[in-house]
Amino acid sequence: MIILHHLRIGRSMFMVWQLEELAVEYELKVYHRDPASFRAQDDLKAVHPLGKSPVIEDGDLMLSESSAITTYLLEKFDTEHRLAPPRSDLQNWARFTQWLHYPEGSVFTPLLFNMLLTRSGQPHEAIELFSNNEIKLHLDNIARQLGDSDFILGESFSAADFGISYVVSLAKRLGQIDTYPSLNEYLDRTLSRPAYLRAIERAVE
Ligand SMILES: N[C@@H](CCC(=O)N[C@@H](CS)C(=O)NCC(=O)O)C(=O)O
Repeated sequence: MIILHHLRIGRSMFMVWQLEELAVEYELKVYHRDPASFRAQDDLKAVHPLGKSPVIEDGDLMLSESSAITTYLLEKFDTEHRLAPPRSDLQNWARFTQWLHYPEGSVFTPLLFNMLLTRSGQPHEAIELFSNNEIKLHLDNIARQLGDSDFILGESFSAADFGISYVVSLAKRLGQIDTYPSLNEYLDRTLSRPAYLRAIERAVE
C-alpha cells in the first residue's frame, strides 16, 4: 500500500487529493510544522534526508518531488488514462508534461519570494521587483492558457490541474489573483471536486 508522508499546510494536500482522484488505497502519516519557524520538524527528517513533503513509500521505493510522484502514480494507477494522455499520443503527452512541471519549476519561486518578503516585513526593492514581475508573467500565462476552458488542458480535468491549483491557491492566499476572475473561478471549480473534499476531510484533523 502507498504511504504518504503528509506535512500539514502545504503542497502535500494536493497529493492527498491526487490519491483520492485515483481511488487508491493509501496510508496517511501526518506531520506538523514547527509553530515558530513553520518548517518541518525532526520526525519528517527521519523519513527522508530533505525533511520535506510530499514523500511517498511504495514497498522499497521512497519518492520525493511532487511531479515525480505524480508521474509514478499515473504510470501505476491511471492505466485507463483518465488523468493524463498516453505517451503514445506524444504531442499531447508533451504538453501535459510541460504543465505538470511548470508549477514547481517556474511559478512557485516568485510566490515564495513574495511570501518571505511579507513575513519578514523587510522591504527589498530588487527582489520585490523581480517577484512582482514574475508573478504577473506566470498568472497571465495561466489565465491565457485557461481562456474559457474549465481546466488547464481544456475541458477535461487532468493531473496537471493538481499543481496549477496549488500555485494558484497560493497566489490567492498572497492576495495576487483579485484581478483574475478566471483564476478564481478555476479554483472554485477544481477545489470543489468531490475527491478534493474527501482529501480535506481525511487530511485535516
Ligand atoms: N520541490 C518539492 C518541494 C517540497 C517542499 O518544499 N515541501 C514543503 C511543504 S509545502 C516542505 O516540506 N517544507 C518544510 C521544510 O522545508 O521545512 C516538491 O515538488 O515536492
